[in-house]
Amino acid sequence: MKAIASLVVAAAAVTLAAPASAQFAKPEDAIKYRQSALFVMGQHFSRLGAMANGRVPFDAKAAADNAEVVADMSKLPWAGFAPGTDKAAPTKAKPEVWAEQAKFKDYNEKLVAETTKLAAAAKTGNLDNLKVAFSATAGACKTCHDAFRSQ
Ligand code: ASC
Repeated sequence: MKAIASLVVAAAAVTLAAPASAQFAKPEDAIKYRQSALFVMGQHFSRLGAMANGRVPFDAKAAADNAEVVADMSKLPWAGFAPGTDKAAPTKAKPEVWAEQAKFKDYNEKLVAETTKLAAAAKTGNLDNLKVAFSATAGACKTCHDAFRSQ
């Protein structure tokens, strides 16, 4: 049973990772793709923020669902920062994204690590756990925005 569960998880991971290796038909598509994934992530992250900051009542099920979307979305945008996608459409991405690829990748990976913890924290059903993980994830967003996103 455990082996089957692992297989299902592995298959789901492959499915989610598939777009990351896909090629885009044109640079504008890559830009739209990364902006869309970041937008969806931001929408669900904001809903968690509303709970973490007490603006809306804590709802454990909603928190777990939102955190799962954030964790899934956080894996996607990076493939959209392909070479040649620095100015094919309006974008806030700074040239540093392409000039400092190792640092950018490191920040991407840190975000994914934090959102994985966020999803786990949300599943505990404990608001304090959510607050801690939300704050750490917001920090990962901000660190990358400060270095790689123009205002
Ligand atoms: C959000 C959101 C972001 C991050 C960032 C954290 O809710 O949309 O981009 O938090 O502002 O500093």
